Formats: sequence, structure tokens, C-alpha cells
Amino acid sequence: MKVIQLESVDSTNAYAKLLLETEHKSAFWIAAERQTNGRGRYQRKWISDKGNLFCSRVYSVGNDLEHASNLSFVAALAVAETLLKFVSPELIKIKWPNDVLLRGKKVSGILLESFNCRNKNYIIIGIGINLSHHPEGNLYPATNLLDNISAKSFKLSPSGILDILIDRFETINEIYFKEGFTAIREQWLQISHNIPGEVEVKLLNEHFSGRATGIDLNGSLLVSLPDGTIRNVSAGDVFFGGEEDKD
Ligand code: BT5
Repeated sequence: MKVIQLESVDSTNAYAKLLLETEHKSAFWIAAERQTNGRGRYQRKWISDKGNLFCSRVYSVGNDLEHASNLSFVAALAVAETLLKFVSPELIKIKWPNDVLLRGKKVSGILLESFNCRNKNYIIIGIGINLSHHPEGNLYPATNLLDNISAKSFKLSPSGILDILIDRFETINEIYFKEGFTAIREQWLQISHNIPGEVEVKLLNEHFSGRATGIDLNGSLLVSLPDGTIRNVSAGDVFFGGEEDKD
């Protein structure tokens, strides 16, 4: 699959949309050495200085937009498996829906967007991985891969890590389209952070606490409330077991 490599771009997700509007491409990867306007969810910023990895995978999905939420689990597993080439398994966890944690701190974020252009639907999965530095004072505590590797002389090249990520992503993606979400969910739950566990959920107009018990077939987090009702949470900020909101 085509991989477009750029030195600097506003956001690999935004540039992917521009390419879809101006050229007739269906599936490709795009990566940049730095982003000048990297984005997180809800228009938040993603700090994107040189030395870390910034990339997007673009899909043409016909009318199957229901794949969107499941594909973010594919991406999170691919990031986790990439990092597992460098650190031991007990250090990596995935926090619902798709933050990858290293020693309990955010090392990677994933931004999934759907996009319609010339009556075709696309899904764009943006992935940022902190390889050699990370910002402080974030919504969730952050870290980077290099700080957690014992051989400090180790050189982490973003393009080398991108090759591993693409390999892991395309393999897991194939499993998803052949075997369905259940196979992905199984693997994902094995490395999930705090499921089952206590959780605090912040939606746009609502805030509640409960116990996360699993994820359903759409990828929603199942939260059992003190009164016994089960809520399916499909989006929002979720704080697991004692994490604090810093934004
Ligand atoms: C995310 O949002 O975690 C999704 C980040 C996706 C970034 C990739 S990079 C390639 C592609 N192109 C883009 O423009 N974006 C994607 P969210 O869960 O909303 O987390 C955002 C919050 O994380 C911010 O408000 C900060 O508090 C914090 N943050 C910002 N930069 C960070 C970093 N480099 N490492 C860890 N945390 C960061």
C-alpha cells in the first residue's frame, strides 16, 4: 500500500482529507516528521514536535461506516504490538477506547474521523506515538518510549517504527475483516487497562461513576451503575480508578 512521507504538515488527518478531495485515492498511509496543527479529539491539540511518530491510515468504506468504531480498536492493538517489540508485555495497556499506556502513562493517541467526498465514505485513522519526547501537564499523564528503554544509546527512528506499525496494523486489519470484531475484542481485552474496574465517565452534559465490565460488539464501554443499570458508553472521556482530570 502507498505510504506518503512528508517532512512537515499541519495534520496528517487534515492532509489526508485534502488528498482525497484533490486526487482519486482510496487506501493509503501518510506520515510526517512533524505537525504544525496536530489534533486530538474534540479539537484538542496533539503536541507534534520532530522525533515522534505522526501518521494516518485512510480507508474507503462504501456504506460501511459501522466499521469506524471497531477500526480504532484495530489501531490501538497495532500500536500496542509495535511497542511490545521494545518493552515487556506487563508495561503496555490499552485504555478504552484507544489510548495506549506505557507504565500507566499515555504514550499514544488515536483520532478516528469519517469523511465524505464525491459521495464516497472514508475513514481516517490518525495515530501519534511519543517515541523520544512527550509534553507535560496534559489531560492524562504522558510518557515516551525512549524513557522506558534501558539501553539509552538506542536510536528510535520514526520511519523504522512506522514500518513495524504498518506491518502490525495491516495484519490485525486482515484478521478483523476475515474473522470479525469478536477476535479483535478478545485480544484487546487481554491488554485492557482496568476492565473490570471502577470508572468515572464525563460526557458532554453528563458525569457518572460506575464499574466498567467489558465492551460490546460496537466497541462501547459497558458501565454498571450503583443502581444496577448498565450504560453503553460510545464516546467521552473516561477516567479509570483514581485518575484525575487535568484539562
Ligand atoms: C488523542 O486525543 O489522543 C488523539 C491524538 C491523535 C494524534 C494523531 S497524530 C497523527 C494524526 N494527525 C492529527 O492531527 N492527529 C492524529 P485526546 O484523547 O483528545 O487527547 C488529547 C489530549 O492529550 C490533549 O488535550 C493533551 O492534554 C494531551 N496531549 C497532547 N499532546 C500529547 C502528546 N504528544 N502525548 C501525550 N498527550 C498529549
